[in-house]
Amino acid sequence: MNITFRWYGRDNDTVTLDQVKQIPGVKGIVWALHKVPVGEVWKKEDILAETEYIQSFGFHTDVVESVNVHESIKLGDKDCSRYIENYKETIRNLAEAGVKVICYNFMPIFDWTRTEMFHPLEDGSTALFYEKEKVEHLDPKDLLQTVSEASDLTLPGWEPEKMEHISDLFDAYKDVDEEQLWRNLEHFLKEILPVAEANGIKMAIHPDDPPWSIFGLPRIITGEASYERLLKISDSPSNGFTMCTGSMGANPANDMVQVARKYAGRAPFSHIRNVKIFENGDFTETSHYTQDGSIDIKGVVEELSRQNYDGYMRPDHGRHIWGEKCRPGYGLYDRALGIMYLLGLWDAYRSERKDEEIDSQT
Ligand code: DNO
Repeated sequence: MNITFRWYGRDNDTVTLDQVKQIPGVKGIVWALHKVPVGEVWKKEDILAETEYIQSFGFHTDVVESVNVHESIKLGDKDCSRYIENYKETIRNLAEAGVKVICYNFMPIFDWTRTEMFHPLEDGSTALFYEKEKVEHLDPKDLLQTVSEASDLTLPGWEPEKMEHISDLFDAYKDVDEEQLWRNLEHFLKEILPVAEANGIKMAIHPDDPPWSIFGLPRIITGEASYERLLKISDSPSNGFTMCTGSMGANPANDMVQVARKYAGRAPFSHIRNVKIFENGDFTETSHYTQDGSIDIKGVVEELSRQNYDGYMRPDHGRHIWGEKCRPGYGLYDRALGIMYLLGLWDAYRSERKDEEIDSQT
């Protein structure tokens, strides 16, 4: 298990790498060039400026999250080929800088979606919150506004420039149903996977968050059936998943322990976090602690330890605790607590396993 920590860059994060250095067990930083507009090529010199800085703190830079996919590719429109070529160029440039895994998603228009960024929890902290009913009645423009205003820092996937084109984007998606989106994903993968494979990069698709359709837009990476279909598209070792317990697990029909059992071997990267799901379909993010939410985090880590999972793992969104002012979900403190919980579980399960091995040999 290779513990990593997501960080947004020198001038786009409240957390510093000196601070991350003090969290036990962190080997790498999950990074991205957040200033490059979606669809443009990531230039070699910009990549190196970032990786060399991060590496100067002793961290590896093996994982990028995310190289976002331009809407033209998801729509399969006339500019699609140009953006696919750009994506390939970015893959090659990242490989040259030693990157091993690229996380990406294929969600139309919106990335992760919440209705509140700082929802109060009983313990006095705040966390990201999703109110199902509200999303069903909300004008998507208001949601973009809320999310953009929630932080002084750029929130990836919620680029303000999207606001300007939102109506056009909705129009363009009128003709794209789930099947069409799958076809567009298939086309994208068939184009980029050979390049990724030739350059030693694993592509790791992130599940849709939440894993169901919102605002009438199709969403297709929602559960086990999506994973099966993805694997049928290509058996390239570069065709992988980002296993995200909090995203896929927000639908209680997805048993994340079973997902880990069946698919961890295809997930070079995993995001581990908990959510508490309410009967009406709302959910709130919680601490990583199993008992605080609806997802069996303990069971997931047990399963990963059983498989001796050697992928990259990061704690995911945390609560905002101890008065910390930070980008929504990405403070220092609760994610550090999350790491200690994951490491504790991992070590305990690993040593149990060693005992079993010793028992079976005697
Ligand atoms: C939210 C994240 C997502 C994720 C992308 C991956 O905090 O989990 O924004 O990075 O969907 O492409």
